[in-house]
Amino acid sequence: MSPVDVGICVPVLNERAALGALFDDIELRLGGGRYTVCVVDDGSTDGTVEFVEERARRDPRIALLKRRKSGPGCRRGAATRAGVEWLLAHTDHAFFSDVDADGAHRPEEVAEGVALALSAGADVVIASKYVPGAVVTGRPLARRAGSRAYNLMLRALMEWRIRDYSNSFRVYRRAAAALLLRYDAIYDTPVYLIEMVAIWLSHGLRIVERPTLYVERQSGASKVIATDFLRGAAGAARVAAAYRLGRFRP
Ligand SMILES: Nc1nc2c(ncn2[C@@H]2O[C@H](COP(=O)(O)OP(=O)(O)OP(=O)(O)O)[C@@H](O)[C@H]2O)c(=O)[nH]1
Ligand SMILES: [Mg+2]
Repeated sequence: MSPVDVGICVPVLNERAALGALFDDIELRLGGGRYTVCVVDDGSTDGTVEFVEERARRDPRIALLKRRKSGPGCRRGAATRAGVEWLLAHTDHAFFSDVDADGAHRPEEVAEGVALALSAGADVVIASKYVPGAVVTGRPLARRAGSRAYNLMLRALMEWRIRDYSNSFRVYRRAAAALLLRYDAIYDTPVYLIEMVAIWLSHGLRIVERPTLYVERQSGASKVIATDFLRGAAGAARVAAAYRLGRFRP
């Protein structure tokens, strides 16, 4: 596999317990190539900021973007967009990826995604929970069922061939990252992940999916609260309608 050249955006909120292992794993799996990790924090209070600052002092491949989150619940959409903006402005990486801090996304799949993008000529590679060969471990049944239903709804409303709209774990080319910034975000919540796909689809980008091994978090607490799920469904329907109406077209 050729060495990677990737900017990795890691949104974090109180992930001190998991971050050390993630940084070590990124170094182990991607250290043979070029990478920058942009950690985007929205006001952690568990020592995450101090921990990342200390790692960043020792490792120039790690950067910390400190922000304040705009409201309750999961605001990882805004964090991801800010990380992409920072990576575009401060690095020249050919590929971008979004990796959660909680251990759900394995860094070796970043390298595998880049390799697939290159061999398949794809612009976007989705680490998919819903293609043959994918494995999801440790996720409560209700979460799995909810995610399945959410993605079925999105497939019906947007494009049937895309199977996983909601996993943030993707690898995409620099041009696909730059495209995101041409549109104001409608949502700063996880619904922004759907907006990303809507933008890419609207511009005819080549999107492929590969099976992921999704490992539910082993430490720390989920940042997703009940209202995120309720608002998520309505938000996704709104983004799908905007997609159909051509809001994201060139
Ligand atoms: N900067 C920032 N990061 C966030 C915010 N909410 C969640 N995150 C991070 O986004 C990533 C995904 O959040 P999770 O709580 O794991 O949400 P999830 O993976 O959709 O759901 P779970 O299945 O419960 O893990 C983690 O790295 C979080 O720390 C936020 O408001 N701001
Ligand atoms: Mg998670």
